[in-house]
Amino acid sequence: MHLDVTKWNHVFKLDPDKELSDELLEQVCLSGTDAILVGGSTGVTFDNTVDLMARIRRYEVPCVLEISDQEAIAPGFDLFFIPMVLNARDPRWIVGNHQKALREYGAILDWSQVLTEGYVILNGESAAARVTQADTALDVKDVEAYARMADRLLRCPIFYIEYSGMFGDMALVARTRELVQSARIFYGGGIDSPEKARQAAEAAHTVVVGNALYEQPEQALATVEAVRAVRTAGQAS
Ligand code: 1GP
Repeated sequence: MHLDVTKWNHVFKLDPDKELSDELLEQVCLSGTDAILVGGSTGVTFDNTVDLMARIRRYEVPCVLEISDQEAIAPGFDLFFIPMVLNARDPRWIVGNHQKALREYGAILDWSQVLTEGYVILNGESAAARVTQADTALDVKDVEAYARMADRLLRCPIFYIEYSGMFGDMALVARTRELVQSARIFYGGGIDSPEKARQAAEAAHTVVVGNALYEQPEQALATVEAVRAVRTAGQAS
Protein backbone atom coordinates (compact mmCIF):
# COMPACT_ATOMS: atom_id res chain seq x y z
CA MET A 1 0.00 0.00 0.00
CA HIS A 2 1.42 3.35 -1.08
CA LEU A 3 0.26 6.39 0.86
CA ASP A 4 2.62 8.78 -0.92
CA VAL A 5 0.34 10.70 -3.28
CA THR A 6 3.32 11.87 -5.31
CA LYS A 7 3.51 8.30 -6.61
CA TRP A 8 -0.14 8.09 -7.60
CA ASN A 9 -0.95 8.22 -11.30
CA HIS A 10 -4.49 6.86 -11.30
CA VAL A 11 -7.30 7.09 -8.77
CA PHE A 12 -10.93 5.94 -8.84
CA LYS A 13 -13.44 8.18 -7.08
CA LEU A 14 -16.44 6.34 -5.62
CA ASP A 15 -19.59 8.11 -4.59
CA PRO A 16 -21.17 6.75 -1.37
CA ASP A 17 -24.57 7.83 -2.71
CA LYS A 18 -24.35 5.51 -5.74
CA GLU A 19 -24.83 1.75 -6.03
CA LEU A 20 -21.86 -0.42 -6.96
CA SER A 21 -22.09 -4.21 -6.99
CA ASP A 22 -19.67 -6.29 -4.93
CA GLU A 23 -18.37 -7.80 -8.13
CA LEU A 24 -17.55 -4.44 -9.70
CA LEU A 25 -16.12 -3.10 -6.46
CA GLU A 26 -13.75 -6.05 -6.38
CA GLN A 27 -12.65 -5.34 -9.93
CA VAL A 28 -12.08 -1.69 -9.03
CA CYS A 29 -10.05 -2.50 -5.93
CA LEU A 30 -7.93 -5.11 -7.72
CA SER A 31 -7.56 -3.05 -10.91
CA GLY A 32 -4.10 -1.75 -10.12
CA THR A 33 -5.35 1.77 -9.44
CA ASP A 34 -3.22 3.63 -6.90
CA ALA A 35 -6.05 4.57 -4.55
CA ILE A 36 -9.79 4.80 -4.04
CA LEU A 37 -11.11 8.24 -3.21
CA VAL A 38 -14.50 8.27 -1.49
CA GLY A 39 -16.48 11.43 -2.03
CA GLY A 40 -19.41 13.13 -3.67
CA SER A 41 -21.21 16.45 -3.82
CA THR A 42 -24.68 15.41 -2.74
CA GLY A 43 -26.32 12.68 -0.65
CA VAL A 44 -23.14 11.79 1.24
CA THR A 45 -23.95 10.68 4.80
CA PHE A 46 -22.02 9.13 7.69
CA ASP A 47 -23.79 5.80 7.13
CA ASN A 48 -23.24 5.47 3.39
CA THR A 49 -19.62 6.63 3.81
CA VAL A 50 -18.87 4.03 6.48
CA ASP A 51 -20.65 1.31 4.48
CA LEU A 52 -18.57 1.99 1.40
CA MET A 53 -15.34 2.24 3.39
CA ALA A 54 -15.98 -1.11 5.06
CA ARG A 55 -16.49 -2.75 1.67
CA ILE A 56 -13.29 -1.21 0.22
CA ARG A 57 -11.38 -2.21 3.36
CA ARG A 58 -11.57 -5.88 2.34
CA TYR A 59 -8.86 -5.04 -0.17
CA GLU A 60 -5.37 -3.62 0.21
CA VAL A 61 -5.79 -0.56 -1.96
CA PRO A 62 -5.33 2.81 -0.17
CA CYS A 63 -8.69 4.29 0.78
CA VAL A 64 -9.08 8.06 1.13
CA LEU A 65 -12.02 10.17 2.26
CA GLU A 66 -12.50 13.44 0.42
CA ILE A 67 -14.46 15.40 2.97
CA SER A 68 -17.34 17.48 1.71
CA ASP A 69 -19.69 17.26 4.66
CA GLN A 70 -18.80 17.44 8.33
CA GLU A 71 -21.58 14.97 9.15
CA ALA A 72 -19.90 12.37 6.94
CA ILE A 73 -16.46 12.48 8.56
CA ALA A 74 -15.75 8.87 9.49
CA PRO A 75 -12.64 7.35 11.01
CA GLY A 76 -10.85 4.40 9.47
CA PHE A 77 -9.57 5.83 6.21
CA ASP A 78 -5.86 5.87 5.33
CA LEU A 79 -5.90 9.56 4.45
CA PHE A 80 -8.30 12.50 4.49
CA PHE A 81 -8.34 14.99 1.63
CA ILE A 82 -9.75 18.41 2.46
CA PRO A 83 -10.85 20.39 -0.58
CA MET A 84 -10.58 24.16 -0.43
CA VAL A 85 -12.61 25.33 -3.42
CA LEU A 86 -10.57 28.34 -4.43
CA ASN A 87 -13.10 29.61 -6.99
CA ALA A 88 -16.17 29.12 -4.78
CA ARG A 89 -18.32 32.21 -4.41
CA ASP A 90 -19.74 30.75 -1.23
CA PRO A 91 -16.93 31.19 1.31
CA ARG A 92 -18.10 28.20 3.33
CA TRP A 93 -16.38 26.03 0.70
CA ILE A 94 -13.11 27.92 0.94
CA VAL A 95 -12.61 28.07 4.71
CA GLY A 96 -16.02 28.26 6.44
CA ASN A 97 -16.91 24.58 6.71
CA HIS A 98 -13.29 23.81 7.50
CA GLN A 99 -13.29 26.18 10.45
CA LYS A 100 -16.48 24.60 11.79
CA ALA A 101 -15.06 21.09 11.41
CA LEU A 102 -11.87 22.11 13.20
CA ARG A 103 -13.89 23.56 16.05
CA GLU A 104 -15.28 20.07 16.48
CA TYR A 105 -12.38 17.80 15.61
CA GLY A 106 -9.28 20.03 15.50
CA ALA A 107 -7.83 18.77 18.77
CA ILE A 108 -8.10 15.09 17.92
CA LEU A 109 -7.02 15.13 14.29
CA ASP A 110 -4.01 13.14 13.19
CA TRP A 111 -2.50 15.75 10.88
CA SER A 112 -0.18 13.23 9.27
CA GLN A 113 -3.30 11.79 7.59
CA VAL A 114 -4.62 15.12 6.31
CA LEU A 115 -3.87 16.61 2.90
CA THR A 116 -5.27 19.87 1.55
CA GLU A 117 -6.53 20.01 -2.00
CA GLY A 118 -6.48 23.43 -3.66
CA TYR A 119 -9.58 22.84 -5.76
CA VAL A 120 -10.83 24.62 -8.87
CA ILE A 121 -14.16 23.64 -10.43
CA LEU A 122 -14.46 24.44 -14.14
CA ASN A 123 -17.69 22.73 -15.25
CA GLY A 124 -20.45 25.18 -14.36
CA GLU A 125 -23.09 22.49 -14.92
CA SER A 126 -21.69 20.13 -12.28
CA ALA A 127 -23.27 19.53 -8.90
CA ALA A 128 -20.01 20.61 -7.27
CA ALA A 129 -20.18 23.98 -9.07
CA ARG A 130 -23.79 24.49 -8.05
CA VAL A 131 -23.23 23.57 -4.42
CA THR A 132 -20.19 25.81 -4.03
CA GLN A 133 -21.47 28.55 -6.39
CA ALA A 134 -18.18 28.29 -8.22
CA ASP A 135 -17.12 31.03 -10.59
CA THR A 136 -16.35 28.87 -13.61
CA ALA A 137 -15.95 31.70 -16.15
CA LEU A 138 -12.19 31.61 -15.85
CA ASP A 139 -9.52 32.20 -18.47
CA VAL A 140 -6.06 30.64 -18.59
CA LYS A 141 -4.52 33.38 -16.49
CA ASP A 142 -7.16 32.93 -13.80
CA VAL A 143 -6.48 29.22 -13.58
CA GLU A 144 -2.72 29.77 -13.59
CA ALA A 145 -3.15 32.17 -10.70
CA TYR A 146 -5.17 29.59 -8.76
CA ALA A 147 -2.51 26.98 -9.47
CA ARG A 148 0.17 29.31 -8.07
CA MET A 149 -2.07 30.12 -5.13
CA ALA A 150 -2.46 26.43 -4.28
CA ASP A 151 1.15 25.54 -4.95
CA ARG A 152 3.13 28.51 -3.64
CA LEU A 153 0.88 30.63 -1.46
CA LEU A 154 -1.09 27.94 0.37
CA ARG A 155 1.44 25.15 -0.22
CA CYS A 156 -1.24 22.57 -0.91
CA PRO A 157 0.20 19.17 -1.81
CA ILE A 158 -2.58 18.78 -4.42
CA PHE A 159 -4.04 21.17 -7.00
CA TYR A 160 -7.26 19.53 -8.20
CA ILE A 161 -8.75 20.62 -11.52
CA GLU A 162 -12.35 19.45 -11.43
CA TYR A 163 -14.48 19.18 -14.57
CA SER A 164 -16.81 16.59 -13.01
CA GLY A 165 -19.16 15.30 -15.71
CA MET A 166 -17.32 16.72 -18.75
CA PHE A 167 -13.92 16.23 -20.32
CA GLY A 168 -11.92 19.39 -19.83
CA ASP A 169 -9.28 21.46 -21.55
CA MET A 170 -6.13 19.33 -21.43
CA ALA A 171 -3.93 22.18 -22.70
CA LEU A 172 -4.99 24.18 -19.67
CA VAL A 173 -4.30 21.26 -17.34
CA ALA A 174 -0.88 20.72 -18.90
CA ARG A 175 -0.09 24.42 -18.48
CA THR A 176 -0.70 24.21 -14.73
CA ARG A 177 1.55 21.18 -14.48
CA GLU A 178 4.36 23.19 -16.06
CA LEU A 179 4.14 25.98 -13.54
CA VAL A 180 3.65 24.23 -10.20
CA GLN A 181 6.75 23.41 -8.20
CA SER A 182 5.54 21.11 -5.42
CA ALA A 183 1.83 20.52 -5.83
CA ARG A 184 0.61 17.45 -7.64
CA ILE A 185 -1.94 18.16 -10.38
CA PHE A 186 -5.02 15.97 -10.03
CA TYR A 187 -7.40 16.04 -12.96
CA GLY A 188 -10.96 14.69 -12.82
CA GLY A 189 -13.89 14.97 -15.21
CA GLY A 190 -15.47 13.01 -18.04
CA ILE A 191 -12.85 10.30 -18.41
CA ASP A 192 -14.94 7.48 -19.87
CA SER A 193 -12.45 5.72 -22.12
CA PRO A 194 -8.80 4.66 -22.22
CA GLU A 195 -8.15 7.32 -24.88
CA LYS A 196 -9.36 10.15 -22.65
CA ALA A 197 -7.40 8.68 -19.74
CA ARG A 198 -4.31 8.71 -21.93
CA GLN A 199 -4.82 12.39 -22.80
CA ALA A 200 -5.41 13.29 -19.16
CA ALA A 201 -2.32 11.36 -18.04
CA GLU A 202 -0.23 13.34 -20.49
CA ALA A 203 -1.56 16.61 -19.03
CA ALA A 204 -1.91 15.93 -15.28
CA HIS A 205 0.13 14.05 -12.70
CA THR A 206 -2.82 12.06 -11.35
CA VAL A 207 -5.95 11.07 -13.24
CA VAL A 208 -9.26 10.64 -11.39
CA VAL A 209 -12.04 8.49 -12.86
CA GLY A 210 -15.50 8.71 -11.28
CA ASN A 211 -18.86 8.50 -13.03
CA ALA A 212 -17.73 6.21 -15.84
CA LEU A 213 -17.46 3.37 -13.34
CA TYR A 214 -21.21 3.52 -12.83
CA GLU A 215 -22.05 4.00 -16.49
CA GLN A 216 -19.39 2.22 -18.55
CA PRO A 217 -17.49 0.02 -16.10
CA GLU A 218 -15.42 -1.87 -18.67
CA GLN A 219 -14.20 1.35 -20.22
CA ALA A 220 -13.54 2.83 -16.79
CA LEU A 221 -11.51 -0.19 -15.66
CA ALA A 222 -9.45 0.03 -18.85
CA THR A 223 -8.28 3.53 -17.90
CA VAL A 224 -5.87 2.05 -15.33
CA GLU A 225 -3.84 0.35 -18.03
CA ALA A 226 -4.03 3.40 -20.32
CA VAL A 227 -2.50 5.62 -17.63
CA ARG A 228 0.14 3.04 -16.81
CA ALA A 229 1.13 2.87 -20.48
CA VAL A 230 1.66 6.65 -20.60
CA ARG A 231 3.86 6.57 -17.49
CA THR A 232 5.85 3.57 -18.72
CA ALA A 233 6.46 5.26 -22.08
CA GLY A 234 7.52 8.43 -20.23
CA GLN A 235 10.11 6.51 -18.23
CA ALA A 236 11.49 4.83 -21.33
CA SER A 237 11.97 8.06 -23.27
C1 1GP B 1 -15.44 13.91 -9.75
O1 1GP B 1 -13.27 14.51 -10.58
C2 1GP B 1 -14.14 13.45 -10.35
O2 1GP B 1 -15.18 14.56 -8.54
C3 1GP B 1 -14.33 12.60 -11.57
O3 1GP B 1 -15.20 13.18 -12.49
O4 1GP B 1 -17.18 11.71 -12.40
O5 1GP B 1 -16.70 13.08 -14.45
O6 1GP B 1 -15.26 11.11 -13.86
P1 1GP B 1 -16.15 12.22 -13.35
